[in-house]
Amino acid sequence: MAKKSLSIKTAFDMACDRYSGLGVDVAHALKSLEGVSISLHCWQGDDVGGFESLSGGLGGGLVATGNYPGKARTPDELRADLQKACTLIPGHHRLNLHAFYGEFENRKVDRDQIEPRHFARWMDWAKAQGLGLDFNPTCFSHPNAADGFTLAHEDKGIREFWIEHCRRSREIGAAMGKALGKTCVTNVWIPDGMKDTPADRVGPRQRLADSLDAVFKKTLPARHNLDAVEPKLFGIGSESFVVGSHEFYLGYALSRGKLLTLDAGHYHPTEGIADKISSVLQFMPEILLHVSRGVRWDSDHVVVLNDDLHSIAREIAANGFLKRVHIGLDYFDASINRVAAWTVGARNMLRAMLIALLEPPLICSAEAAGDFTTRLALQEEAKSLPWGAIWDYYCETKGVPVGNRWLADIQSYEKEVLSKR
Ligand code: RNT
Ligand code: ZN
Repeated sequence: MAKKSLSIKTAFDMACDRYSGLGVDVAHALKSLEGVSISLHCWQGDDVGGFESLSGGLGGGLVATGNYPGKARTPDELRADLQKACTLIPGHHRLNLHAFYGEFENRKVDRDQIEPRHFARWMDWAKAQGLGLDFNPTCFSHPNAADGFTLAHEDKGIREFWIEHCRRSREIGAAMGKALGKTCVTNVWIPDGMKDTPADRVGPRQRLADSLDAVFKKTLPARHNLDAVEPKLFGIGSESFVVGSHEFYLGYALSRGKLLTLDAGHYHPTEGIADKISSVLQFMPEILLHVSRGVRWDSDHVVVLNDDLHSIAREIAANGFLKRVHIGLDYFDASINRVAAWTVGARNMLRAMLIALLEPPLICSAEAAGDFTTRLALQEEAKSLPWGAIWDYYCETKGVPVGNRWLADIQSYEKEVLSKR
């Protein structure tokens, strides 16, 4: 006769005993986890395509590889897919929209003409779903970005086009924040850079600083919209020079009171962002994270539960930065089921946060006492603590599938919905 498996609650109770023996308050950790809100990036759902009639393919050095069937072709399809993902991810989260996902009713509405009304259905839907919204100007996949320059372009007319786009994007972000009663973070990332060694690194950076100042000239209520700027080390087609480099945007964000965005894929391949969190938060109140996974380059693979993710979550949890760090996902894998890609990445981010929130306080006290042997020993022992039982219980109490059961939901959604596209 097959042995009856332990119930989720029994396993949870046993895990709680184990944790309380180490001074960990599991109930408190779960309460904190409930407050963790992840911004799901809409662009995983359609391989960064957007819904403009004028869009002529992905640009700006962004590459989505794979041709898995069933990608969202319309805003309604994208919303349906996101809604499915949300039934599989415990907690209350957000949606991160790019400007070219507006609903333009088959009309050509160029980027310098977008308005909040083009996002009215997204706002209504988000409200009905209880989701917050975040926003991004889309400074790529457009004829005015075809030569790889936008806000730093040497042509004044092109710069002004993108300035107007970014200004309007902030207004849309503020409209979203106001409509939902949840602050929107509007993140500016631009692709500007050069494939080969530039002769002039100064001119483009001066132009970018000036353009950004024009974009941010109007003060918007911080309770509706927060501005973030996203640096990068290199990109495809901008291998030798990125105008908006790390030092550029660190200086810009600090001097202008903006949030800095740390994208896990935007550094040297072995450089992580975890250590940067406590550094930049010494000098600015809040930051935005783009949690991603580079494989050999800024390849934007689906986020997995690896050491990088553990360290990011640990730095947020251990230092009480949950209110100061906005967490967003940023990857796009077109070779697997896209709803699964969201689900895997978001559940992993939450699992990493849970593990971090369950860290035994003895680790910090050992360090404070100068006992680095105990610190190391406990850090390693903590890796095999039964957090899985706590996670399963959390999923069950939040009404989402436990363990890999969510995969069956995705498979039937693929059969019934995605495969018919
Ligand atoms: C690009 C940046 C940026 C984009 C999205 C689509 O390197 O990471 O955040 O991925 O805006
Ligand atoms: Zn990013």
